[in-house]
Amino acid sequence: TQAPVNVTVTGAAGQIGYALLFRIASGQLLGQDTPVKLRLLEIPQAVKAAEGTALELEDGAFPLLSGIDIFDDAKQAFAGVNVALLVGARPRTKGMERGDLLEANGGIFKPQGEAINAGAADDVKVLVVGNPANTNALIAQSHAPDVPADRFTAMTRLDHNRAVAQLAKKLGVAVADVKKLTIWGNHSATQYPDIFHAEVGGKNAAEAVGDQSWIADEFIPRVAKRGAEIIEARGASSAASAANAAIDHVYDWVNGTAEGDWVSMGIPSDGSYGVPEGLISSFPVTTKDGKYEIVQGLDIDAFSRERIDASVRELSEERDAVKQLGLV
Ligand code: NAX
Repeated sequence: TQAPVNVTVTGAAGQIGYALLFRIASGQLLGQDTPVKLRLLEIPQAVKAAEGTALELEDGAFPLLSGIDIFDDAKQAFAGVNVALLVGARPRTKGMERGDLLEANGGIFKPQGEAINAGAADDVKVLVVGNPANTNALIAQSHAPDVPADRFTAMTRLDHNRAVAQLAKKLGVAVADVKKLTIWGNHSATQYPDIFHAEVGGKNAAEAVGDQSWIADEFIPRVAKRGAEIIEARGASSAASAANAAIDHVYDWVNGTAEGDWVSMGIPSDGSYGVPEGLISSFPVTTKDGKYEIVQGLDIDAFSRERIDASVRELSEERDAVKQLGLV
């Protein structure tokens, strides 16, 4: 049988961590043939809570879970890591300016990037979930010069899945019938969920909807503001759905996308679709043999162009801000 894959999860004692770890242990992150070793990273005050979760993981008696180690030191937590899930981050608190938020997260993602650079396995794959996810990924990446830049990704899969579900609901079809939907840009309220290339039962989704005002006035804002809707309803931010999206992101990256479909991932731009090179922006991608490729040749009309540009502009501003802070 295969040697266990080292999976490091930061923020392991948080609410996403609680939903995520059991699914990793059950084999849903990498597949039912792949044993995993969990390496949990927390801040010292939360190590005890992470230990509690580890006790419960033990009680799951998961056949694929071959060990759990808990750390409060990034260098140790990322030693030998194959898959790094960077979930823990500094949330925006009341009265905090954007600069303060970026700086606080720089204090987390810079040392974690350095630790990945120092100790990760050659095949390491990194997914940043903690917000602001795209720019946090950029910070970590810029402190890991020995790791190929394309291994650093940010999560827009929750946005992708939300958009698929809303479109399926609108058209009264199964989610599995929705293909080729794209989230462009930043994981923020400026993101652009694009259904103009999406297909539903083989037909163009935008044509099937037939109502441009639904797309502009209901669908796009609903998806972009879904996080706030969840907080309003649940009294807490999305957790299980975020964990689910992290599982989907990594599973598809490792195991490949289905023929005739694609997914959305925040990845370093190669300049495609006019997105400045190096920005970590969401694109339509296909994956195969552990590598992803941007879907090329899509026609971008004026409606889409304007929205992609607005979100990419925000990413450029975030990059400028962290540059000024000396974080990248
Ligand atoms: P919680 O506050 O429940 O948990 C975060 C955990 O991270 C805490 O246990 C904290 O102790 C830990 N932590 C903080 N700094 C750390 C460090 N330096 N090293 C290791 N651990 C550290 O938040 P949760 O609801 O789990 O959300 C985690 C992050 O995901 C947040 O930044 C959140 O904004 C982000 N999200 C991103 C989403 C996406 O689609 N990209 C969607 C869901 C979620 O909002």
